[in-house]
Amino acid sequence: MSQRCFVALGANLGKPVVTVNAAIAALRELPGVSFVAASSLFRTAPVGLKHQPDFINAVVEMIAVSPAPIFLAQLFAIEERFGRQRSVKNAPRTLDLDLLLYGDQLSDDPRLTLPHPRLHERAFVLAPLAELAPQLTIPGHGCVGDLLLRCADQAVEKLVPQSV
Ligand code: PH2
Ligand code: MG
Ligand code: MG
Repeated sequence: MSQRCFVALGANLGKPVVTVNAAIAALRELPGVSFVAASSLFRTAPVGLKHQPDFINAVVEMIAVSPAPIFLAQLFAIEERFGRQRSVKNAPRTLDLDLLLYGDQLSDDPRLTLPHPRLHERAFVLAPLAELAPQLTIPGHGCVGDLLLRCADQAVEKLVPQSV
């Protein structure tokens, strides 16, 4: 059965705007999933480790036929293609792709926790997600639009697309 999924993108090394746009293009090409929509890009203050560059964040909505572990492996492969190095937790990164939601599936497997364990308290995820699905309920936490209102202290700025 197909599942409505949301993937968070984040980057703060190299050319993060270019990277996030290219990663959205890569997600469009993935087999076993169909692309539905991409949010705007947002410039966001780092959460966790403070002394690192601002992030560019976005969220993409997809419909997946592949099981969640296969979809996750596809996301890891894209991260690697963009030169992702894994060092300490929350370290700066060329590209982070997180599976936020896979239909209404719940999982407490540490390799893939669903919904993403911190999504409900992070404006850098909720602001782009609210563009795509403001009424969506995050199991155990409430609706995306309401959750975003509770993160008003976190700095996020929507980027205006450059016209060429
Ligand atoms: N990702 C993190 C930790 N902190 N902060 C922002 N603003 N954006 C991120 O994508 C982000 C973060 C761990 O994945
Ligand atoms: Mg992450
Ligand atoms: Mg990640």
